[in-house]
Amino acid sequence: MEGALTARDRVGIQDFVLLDETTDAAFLSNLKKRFSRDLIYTYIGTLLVSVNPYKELDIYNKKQMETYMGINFFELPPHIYALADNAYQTMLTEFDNHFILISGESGAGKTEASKKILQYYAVSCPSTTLLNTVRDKMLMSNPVLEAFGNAKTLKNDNSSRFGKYMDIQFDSQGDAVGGHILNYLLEKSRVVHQNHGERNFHIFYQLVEGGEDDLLHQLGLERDAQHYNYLTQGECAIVSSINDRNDWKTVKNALQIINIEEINTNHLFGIVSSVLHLGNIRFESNSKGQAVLANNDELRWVSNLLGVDARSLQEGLTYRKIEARHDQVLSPFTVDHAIYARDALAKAIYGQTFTWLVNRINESMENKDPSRKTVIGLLDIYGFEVFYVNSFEQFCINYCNEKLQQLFIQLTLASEQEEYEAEGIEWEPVQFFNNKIICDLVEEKHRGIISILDEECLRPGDATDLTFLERLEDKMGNHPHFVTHKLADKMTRKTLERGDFRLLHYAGEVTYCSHLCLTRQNVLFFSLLKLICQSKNAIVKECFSTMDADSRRRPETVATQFKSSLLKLTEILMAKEAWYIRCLKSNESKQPGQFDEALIRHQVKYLGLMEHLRVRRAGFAYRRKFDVFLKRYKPLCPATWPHWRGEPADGVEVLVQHLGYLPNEYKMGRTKIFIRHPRTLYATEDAFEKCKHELGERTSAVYYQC
Ligand code: AD9
Ligand code: MG
Repeated sequence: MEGALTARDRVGIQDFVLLDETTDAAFLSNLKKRFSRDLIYTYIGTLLVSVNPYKELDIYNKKQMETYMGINFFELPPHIYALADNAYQTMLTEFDNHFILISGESGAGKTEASKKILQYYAVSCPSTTLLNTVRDKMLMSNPVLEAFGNAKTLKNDNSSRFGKYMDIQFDSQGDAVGGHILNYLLEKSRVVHQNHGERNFHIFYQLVEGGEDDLLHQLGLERDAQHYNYLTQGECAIVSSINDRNDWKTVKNALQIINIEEINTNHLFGIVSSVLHLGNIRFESNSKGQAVLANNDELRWVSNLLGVDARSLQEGLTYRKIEARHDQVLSPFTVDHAIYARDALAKAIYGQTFTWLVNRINESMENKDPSRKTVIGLLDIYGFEVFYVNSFEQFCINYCNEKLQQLFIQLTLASEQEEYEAEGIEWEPVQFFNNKIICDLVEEKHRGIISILDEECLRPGDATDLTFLERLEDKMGNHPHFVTHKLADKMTRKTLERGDFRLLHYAGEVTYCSHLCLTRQNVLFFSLLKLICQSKNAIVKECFSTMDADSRRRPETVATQFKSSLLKLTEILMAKEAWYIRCLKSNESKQPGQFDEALIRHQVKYLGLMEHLRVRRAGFAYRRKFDVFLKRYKPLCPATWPHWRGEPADGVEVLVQHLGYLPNEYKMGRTKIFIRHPRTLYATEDAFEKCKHELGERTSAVYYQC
């Protein structure tokens, strides 16, 4: 009988902290109950859990946005807008920097979440005509970066193949006045190779499908993705959920909004096309086993579009130039080497162009006003991935997820417990798996996998996947999170190939192909690099001019660059207040309404949600320094208003006694008061607002002076 059911029975509980019991079963049952009613958001305190509905819900309109503006967090049903608004309000009142970490596996809804937050700020922040243009640019950076940096994978039709951290800058009035994007490791290997059922980056298909006839003619392109070697390896150029033709129009329009001039737009599509032509260049082996070009037309198009000399390009693709003292010796490539050089060139051009785009977007969103800004950072980075074959890219992506999990642990579980200890609050420690051991396994200096990969790549002579694997086995020995065929027990050995290594990540086991890890460290052959630096295509020229073509120094490996960028990111984030959105994937088949319990249970487990819940429940929702608490709420008590002459801690005690706090509702630490439930603080906050209102402006003036 529906009528007899309580709201709690019908829609579940909005905040897991209020669950009767903290078992996995109770957690899942609550999540499922809510999901079946299209309630995809639930809190654990201030952390937002989101389950991908795989269908459009009518909860993201302007009216909804207005409903959530300026509310107290727990007043309305959980929503991503509530979190966005709370971060924004806190930033304004405390005038400090924040970030929102959106995590979850591939296809869980991170990118959608980050777009919803951006849209919310675009609508909710105060606006002036001038600022609207910055806002448009921020919003329009998305379709451009997605076109060039997202692709269909087996997990997600619009999978982000790069990591993105975006700062939204606000002035003291709360206006969004600027933005800045940091991008992380684009999966460049996709430009030249896609697994079955996957596509290259969207932009290629958008151009071929949507590009105007004239444009395709100028670029020497056929209106047929099947014509291009780089577009057909996954055998799924057409995807039902994607409309390349419409997306093309959106991207063209977005490029204008982010101030890319027409001439540069032409250069940009020239580069995209040159990559397609490069992919169609074929090589044959002559009688001496040397690579020779099998088709000339495509080479001419590449030379045309990139503005480089055709003969030099041909030479660069088929010979290696060895400079010995004053002489130059040309050493011919085999067909395999030539293909390698061709692919390396395609990846380098595309990768550099992507960075160029990010830089241009940053220029267009830059705010030059020197007055102090506060920021909210949005981190939307590729989710944890396990494929049938996992290569260097998956290794980086999963390492990145380990780092973010480590950050989460440090900022929530560990720091929360440390704070109770430091403040002398009685506390029953909660056990959790600390994945630092896995981060160390990957990144430790001289001993970690990345260091060993570096050494192997840079070692004179030919490192092979086997030497790499042997070195790993030597260094890792019997590390509990590292397994190879040799180190495995009998049962595990059956599932491991000889050239592979397996890492036991916090989110599950992943087997990596060591061969692919080594080959993906490639660098562009020197002669091709030198040639491309002379390109007449302005974007290519600009991109490569910073590369020191004359330097013979071997650059850092991709793995080391990635590691450094993640360390920098961690520093950026550690200096800010954190908000979390944990996205869960509801099912593998991308179907609306399907709640795959086993899949969700697994994600709940590895995302550490139960531990987070236990820490939250055992702990206190809010804490404030004594002096801050007293300063704000002292008008509520005659004994503390307008001046409290004693120690702040004593003043707080007098104040909360006056407000009628029960002993189990709060605890006094060494420097802070801890409040168990948000509702206690909200009641105090409401009383404060009322008091301000009743006493009028005069009190406010006194209040702010005190
Ligand atoms: V990946 O790590 O980049 O591969 P994400 O970013 O976690 O992944 P994404 O946001 O792209 O996943 O979501 C995948 C798809 O799920 C989207 O294309 C939508 O079709 C669907 N989705 C995600 N969130 C929502 C939502 N709040 N409402 C409706 C959603 N559909
Ligand atoms: Mg994404």
